[in-house]
Amino acid sequence: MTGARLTVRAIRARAVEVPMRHVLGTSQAAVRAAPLLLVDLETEEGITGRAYLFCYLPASAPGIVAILAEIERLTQGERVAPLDAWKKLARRFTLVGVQGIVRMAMSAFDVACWDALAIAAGQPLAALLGCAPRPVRAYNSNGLGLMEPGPLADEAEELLEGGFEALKLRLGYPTLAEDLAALRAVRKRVGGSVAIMVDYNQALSVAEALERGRALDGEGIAWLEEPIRHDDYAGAAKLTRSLATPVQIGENFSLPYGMEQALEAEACDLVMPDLERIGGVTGWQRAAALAAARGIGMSSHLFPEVSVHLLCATPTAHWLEYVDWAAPILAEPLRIVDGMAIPPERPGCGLAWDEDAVARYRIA
Ligand code: SMN
Ligand code: MG
Repeated sequence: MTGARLTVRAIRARAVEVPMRHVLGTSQAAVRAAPLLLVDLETEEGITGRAYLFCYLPASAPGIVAILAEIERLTQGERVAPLDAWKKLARRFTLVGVQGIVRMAMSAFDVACWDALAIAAGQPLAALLGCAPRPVRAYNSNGLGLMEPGPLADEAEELLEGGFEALKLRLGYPTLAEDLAALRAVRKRVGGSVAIMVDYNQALSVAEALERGRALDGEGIAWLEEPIRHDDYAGAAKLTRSLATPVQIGENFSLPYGMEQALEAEACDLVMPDLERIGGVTGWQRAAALAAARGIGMSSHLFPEVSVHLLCATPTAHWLEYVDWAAPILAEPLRIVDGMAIPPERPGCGLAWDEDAVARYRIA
C-alpha cells in the first residue's frame, strides 16, 4: 500500500461530548465538556484518514456534518489531493462564504486528507512535511479558569504534573485587582521559573486593556492573549506598541488571509493560529510561511495531536497549547514527557478512536 494513490470514497462524522477533567472558566463562558466532531475519510484503497473538530457548542455539529456531506459529494471518486481540494471547495463555497463552520468542515477534510496521505506513505505527518518528528515544548492550557485564588493556585500546582514548565491562566475578572490577585496567587504557588501565559478571551475595551496591560507589564508574564475583540487589529496594534508584554492573538484568524491582515496591521507580537480556523494543514503551512517571513513566533491553538507535527515543520515554532480534551476518545493520546509533546512515530497524525469511549460519549 505504501506510496499508493488514494481516492476519496466517503466521509463519516460522529459527534461526541467529552467531559473535561478541569472546567475551562473563560471570561465569556464556562466550558465543562468538549463537543468534538470525529471525522473519518475513507478511501477506495482501504486507508482511513482522520481529524477532529472542536465545535464550541454541540449545536454547531449538525451544520458541520451537513457541509461535510456536501464536501463528500464534491470530492467522491477524486484523488486525495488536499491543495487541489481546497481550491475546488473554496470556489464552490465562495457564495455562502468560506468562513465559520464551512471553513471548519473544509479544515477537517484537509487534515483527514493529509493524515491519509501520511499513512499511505508510511510516515508520521511531520516526516511527510519534511521534518524529523521531535519533541515540542508545551504549556498546559487545561483549567485555570476564573475562580477564587486559593483553589486556582491548587489547580495550577496540579497542572504542573507531567513536568510542564508553562501554564495558561484565564483572566478578565470584573476588576484589575482581582486579575492581579489571581495571577499573583498562581505565581506564588508555582514559583518564578514557570512561564505564565494569560488569556482574556476578548473581555476588554482598548482603554481597559491599556490599563490592565500596563499593570501586568511588571508581572513577568509570557504573553497577553486576546485582550480585546479579536478582529480589532488597529486596537491590538496600539496595545502592541504600548505594552512591554508580548501581545498574542490568532485563535480567531480566519484562513491565512486573516493572519496576513493582522500582521500587516502589526496587531501582535506573536501568533497562535487554530487548525480548524486557519484551514487545516494546508492553511497552517501557508500561515507558517507568513510568520517566518516576519520572524514572528507561532504557537498552536488546541488540537495538540496534529499541531505537534505542524510545529515541527514551522520555522518560528514557539509553544504548543496542550489540552487533554480529546484524550478520553483517543486510542493513543498524545504523550507529554518533561513538559514536551512527543509526536508519535506511527504513520499519519496518530489519531485513532477508542470506539468504546466514542459509544459512551456519542451525541449524534
Ligand atoms: C479557549 C479555547 C477553547 C475554548 C475556549 C477558550 C482559549 C484558549 O481561548 O486559547 O485556549
Ligand atoms: Mg485563547
